[in-house]
Amino acid sequence: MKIDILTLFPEMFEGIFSQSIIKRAILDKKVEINLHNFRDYSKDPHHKVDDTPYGGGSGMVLTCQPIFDCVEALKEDDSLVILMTPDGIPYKQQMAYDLSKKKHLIIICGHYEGFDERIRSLCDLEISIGDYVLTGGELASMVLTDSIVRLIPGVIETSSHQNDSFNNNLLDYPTYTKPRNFRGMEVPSVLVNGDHKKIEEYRKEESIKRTKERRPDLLEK
Ligand code: 6GU
Repeated sequence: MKIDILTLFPEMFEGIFSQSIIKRAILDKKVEINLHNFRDYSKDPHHKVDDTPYGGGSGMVLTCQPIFDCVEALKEDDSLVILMTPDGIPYKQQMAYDLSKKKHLIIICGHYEGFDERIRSLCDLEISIGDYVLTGGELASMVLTDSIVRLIPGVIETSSHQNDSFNNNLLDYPTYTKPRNFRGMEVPSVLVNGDHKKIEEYRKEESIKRTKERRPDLLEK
């Protein structure tokens, strides 16, 4: 998979993509991630990327030209163009699964007060990562990228995301490791008795119980 990210702040991504699982995935060539500063595509003599809004109002608005030119330079036949915006579709695990099967994603990070409405016409999909406002789409695009890359086959063991929270609309079951007793808190005995059928039943029950308590909205689906 190839992911091209359009941002005015490529340095913000350095830490995220040079550590842990994403770093490994890049080194193993499971994913190629490229950062593009769309300021480089600006035809303005001062490399301007924003301007004042028509009709008045506060703040600056990202202009069409640099983003259109940058996307058009990167686009291939099988590219999916995604716009990160708080008014996009709420992001869910199922979308991460669907996107992890694509060959090429182009992700546009908005910034400042907003972007020219006509930029939406470039995009196949608009995504929000939750009902709160970030200063820009950068963090949101990192969340998106991280959640997608971990699902690419071979990046992590399939068994470790088969039980992820939100699969089948259930939260994850509780897990424990050594020691069996920590400050009086005991590991449930079913987990140390070696009866795998019982363990499976216990985990399923706990998963349902936890979802009922914490996220009853998921069970209604
Ligand atoms: Cl995608 N962008 C911004 N700026 N804020 C957000 C968001 C995206 N998703 C939630 N809040």
